[in-house]
Amino acid sequence: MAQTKTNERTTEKQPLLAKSQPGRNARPVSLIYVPLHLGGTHRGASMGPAAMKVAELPERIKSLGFAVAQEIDIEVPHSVCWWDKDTQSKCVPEIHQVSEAVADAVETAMQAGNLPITIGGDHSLAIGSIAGAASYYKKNEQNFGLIWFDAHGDINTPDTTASGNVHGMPFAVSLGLGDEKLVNLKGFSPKVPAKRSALIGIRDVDPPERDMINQTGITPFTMKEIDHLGLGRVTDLALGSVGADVDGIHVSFDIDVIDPDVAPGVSTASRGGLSYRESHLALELLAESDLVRSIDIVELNPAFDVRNKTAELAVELILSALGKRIL
Ligand SMILES: [Mn+2]
Repeated sequence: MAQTKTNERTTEKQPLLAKSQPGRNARPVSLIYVPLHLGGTHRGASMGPAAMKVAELPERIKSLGFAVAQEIDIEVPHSVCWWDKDTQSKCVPEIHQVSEAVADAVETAMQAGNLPITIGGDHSLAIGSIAGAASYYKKNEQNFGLIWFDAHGDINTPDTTASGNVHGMPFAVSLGLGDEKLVNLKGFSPKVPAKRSALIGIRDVDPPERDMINQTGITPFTMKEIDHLGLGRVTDLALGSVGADVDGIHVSFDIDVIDPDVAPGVSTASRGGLSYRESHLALELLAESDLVRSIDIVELNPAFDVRNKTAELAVELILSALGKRIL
């Protein structure tokens, strides 16, 4: 276990120079808690929303000057399907049920003019949140882009997966590839075109995923590009790659994109990730674009965390994504 000396505690909650300044287009926030663990092998992911509440997520959003319009707890079935090693993708009926509820909550929030933030829970919840956002844009005849932060590709299908874990598949599902029931959520597919999708921070990619990334036409930015160009430039390039004509952007942020030294509380840690400042910078720049309309923050696993510091970081990152600035 990691040491828990007192000097390892996270920074104080309100840095001296921080200001509450929601932008001109600031929307009230809808917090959608999804204690979903059925997409992975680590049950601790189900405690993610609770840890974010302990880290005072709603209070801190309000202290930034944003209204919290609603807080919704999505019900997740108590299932033991993750023990089933025989099916190619595990817990699909249960994840489908959760995805429908998440999609409805996200779409309803966007219709009301709110900004939905989906709090995980494992990354399979993005199947629902992206379906909900996509349905909103479709009904309004608008385009949106998808910017996905992850150490992994999350672009497996039942045909390529080695584990059967659906949290390794949500990007593929959103592009229209994979289990039919999940792909056809909300009655249409794909949810987002590959040309409007970017994947940032990857460093742990399965061989079939490499082919998928190259064949689908999404825009990938590996850790090599980030080291070479800097994350500021990469974020600008990602914004450009999803299109100058989008009406909004969905940000799907897997906390495992951050280096595990900074963010240990995740289910599938991978060395060589984003630094503390890089992770903030990316979200600060996306907030400045004024295009972020919906956010996932996923894969927090308090069972692997140290003094809740990864949850505290996740809360800070949400504030940056909402437009919290140093000056
Ligand atoms: Mn992921």
